Amino acid sequence: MLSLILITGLLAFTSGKPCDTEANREPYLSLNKNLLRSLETPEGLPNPSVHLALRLSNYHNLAKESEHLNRLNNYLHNNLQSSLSNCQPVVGLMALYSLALKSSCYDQNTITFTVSEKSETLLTHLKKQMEQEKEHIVFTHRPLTNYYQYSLGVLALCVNGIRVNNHVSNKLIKAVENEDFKHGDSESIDTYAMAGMALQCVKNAGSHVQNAAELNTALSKIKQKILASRRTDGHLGNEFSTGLAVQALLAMGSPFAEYATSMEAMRISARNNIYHNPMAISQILPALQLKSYLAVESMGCLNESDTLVLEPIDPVVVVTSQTKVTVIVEVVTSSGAAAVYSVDVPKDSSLLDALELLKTTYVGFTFETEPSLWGPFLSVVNGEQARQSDRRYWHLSSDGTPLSQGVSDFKIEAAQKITIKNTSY
Ligand code: B12
Repeated sequence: MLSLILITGLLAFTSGKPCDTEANREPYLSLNKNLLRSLETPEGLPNPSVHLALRLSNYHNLAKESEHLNRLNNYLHNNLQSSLSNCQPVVGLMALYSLALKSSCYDQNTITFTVSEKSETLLTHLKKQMEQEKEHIVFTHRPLTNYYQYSLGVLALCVNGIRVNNHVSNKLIKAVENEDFKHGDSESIDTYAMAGMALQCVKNAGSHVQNAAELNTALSKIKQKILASRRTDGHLGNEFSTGLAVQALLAMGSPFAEYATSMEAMRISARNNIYHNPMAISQILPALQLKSYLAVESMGCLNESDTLVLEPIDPVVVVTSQTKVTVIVEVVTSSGAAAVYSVDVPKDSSLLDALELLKTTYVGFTFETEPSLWGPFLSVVNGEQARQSDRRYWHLSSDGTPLSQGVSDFKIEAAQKITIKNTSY
């Protein structure tokens, strides 16, 4: 049996073509089901990225997808409407909404938002948001939001067949050239990947004729950055950027050999249950099925396999570990002042649970979170807010190593020191 698997794997590798074998399908089918299941316990806003991934999948539950589309058109639409009325930049969320609608072959001309008594379509608003972002880059050398969202905006306009203004795409090309894509102290592979898909779409559209050479140079540089980020275990960047990175390589037409080990790394991570956050699954699942967000462009929404059914699951009995571990939490404010707290928590508690416990133990310790597509984002600690508008955030690290997950996903498996530091980015 083992030799059969080895031979099949070898054949797939040597023929240079990816293979949709049973062994490869198993991790993505279970991720697909988990993503569908995440719709059953809706927390916060319906997630357009989850919708997009479900629609891009080879297997569907069309009734649940259509119910989710209705939720997007109600709750997400209302949320975007109020952000627009309050002049808040929403380019990333709006772009994801548009990609989700496109993936359901929904007529986007029927989706409008009203600002200052003027009603305009979603795509018109997206174009305007991109103009504002571009102007902000002109004056401050940074988008209002970030280059990840700027790329999402270019991508959404492009896959919808809307010609992206040359000045807008040029800003992205320049940012690649200047290596402006950072996530904290390190390079943001997620952003290179999203920019890669956006610029590849612009290239395919053939509209960027003036600076074709610069566009090609930027695409080559993105590919080089992504390939250079490969870790020894095959992940590109980290476990959570690999899905988008592989999507970008697929969009750019890379040969299978360039992403084969990364596909295997994702499958191993999926089997090891690394991807339980719906947002993480939504970025991984298309890549595991060898698809990129560019596939949305040509979706016909016809003859889809309506075969994805959820087996009833036994109610999960959460057993709290008897073993306790000590967590030291150090809070470093913007002035550099540090305060240290200590708390014993059951092993495998989330950092969020530990912070909740700290709050009840120490009168001086407080914190607040803000909802996001990835879950709770730590925004205020001990009354001090790290404002994104001031380009600051509460950076999380454990024994000096930055956390690769947020407060609700990070599990405390052993005694450690967590540092929460008000940091500029
Ligand atoms: C830009 C960005 C940031 C910026 C956001 C501010 C800004 N305006 O630029 C900054 C630098 C502040 C940031 C911080 C962190 N980030 Co970040 N971030 C991203 C990135 C590249 C794009 C997010 C985005 O704009 N999405 C588009 C919009 C439409 O979605 P959104 O949900 O509304 O976006 C908001 C949230 O995503 C939130 N946010 C950003 N990062 C994180 C991380 C977590 C855990 C949460 C809950 C929310 C959150 O800020 C966004 C803008 O307001 C993603 C990459 C990705 N693949 O998604 C990583 C990503 C989401 N970040 C990640 C991580 C790990 C972090 C940190 C925990 C790092 C750390 N060690 O401190 C912190 C968050 C700590 C906290 N206070 O809770 C991981 C999350 C992985 C996971 N499994 O949870 C990602 C996937 C990168 C990666 N591949 O590792 N991030």
